[in-house]
Amino acid sequence: MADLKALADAVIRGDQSAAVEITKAALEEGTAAKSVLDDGLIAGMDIVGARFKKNEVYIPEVLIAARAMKMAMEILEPELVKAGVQPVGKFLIGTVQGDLHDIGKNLVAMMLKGAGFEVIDLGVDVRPEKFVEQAKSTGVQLVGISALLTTTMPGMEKAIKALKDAGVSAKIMIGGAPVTQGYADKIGADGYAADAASAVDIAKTLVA
Ligand code: B1M
Repeated sequence: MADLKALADAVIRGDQSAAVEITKAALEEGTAAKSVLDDGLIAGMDIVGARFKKNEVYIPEVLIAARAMKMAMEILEPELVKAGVQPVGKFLIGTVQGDLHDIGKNLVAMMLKGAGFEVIDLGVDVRPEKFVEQAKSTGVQLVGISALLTTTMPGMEKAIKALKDAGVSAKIMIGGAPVTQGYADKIGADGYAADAASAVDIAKTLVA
């Protein structure tokens, strides 16, 4: 019987080789891919996210855990596809036009993947038109925009306007150090998160 608690623990510790080995063993034993994902990998990342929120662990631990999860996901993904398992939601993310900061955005993307979202990452310095074009062609339910500079924050408003003008129905979430809930409300975003763990919580409520 596969030990999915040990798999969750391997993710929490950021132990890549244990995460990969337990994932392989669980699949060889015939454990359902969805169960390996939900009860092993996502269960582990959920705990990492909760600890991060409480400042019990910091960015390096989250990155190491996310890397272990990523390695195990490479083994698991083909099995999930075969089993027809759908992601929790599709999330398009990028850093706003003119802004090259991507460490926080990458962390948000990793935590979303850890929570079972399919993430399409457009990188940095993303023009409003690119958000629109990609939101339309991928049919995502959520668009996330990150900004780290007060000077690039107005670009978020432009991107939101462009998405709405183009009739994109995806919910829009924003974040980044200078961003606040008040600013999100002002520019018509559907959600705001102060950190990567909260971003996952908000994304789940927006797709629910
Ligand atoms: Co820049 N930089 N930087 N920088 N940089 C800041 C942001 C700054 C506060 C430094 C300072 O002056 N004290 C300042 C901004 C001031 C302001 O506007 N208020 C600043 C500046 C001025 C600049 C330049 C203009 C400097 C210059 O060239 N004169 C320049 C701008 C370049 C550009 O973007 N066009 C610049 C350049 C750079 C580097 C390229 C050198 C580098 C970026 C490397 C990279 O990202 N690949 C850099 C860095 C590293 C920083 C600091 C030191 C760290 C930012 C970071 O990664 N934090 C930063 C000062 C600081 O914060 N101490 C600074 C860690 C990261 C995990 O946190 O990104 O906040 P953060 O993400 C969090 C949350 O905000 C949230 O979740 C994350 C995880 O919990 N979050 C979201 C983020 N995005 C989200 C999206 C969501 C939800 C939550 O939904 C979609």
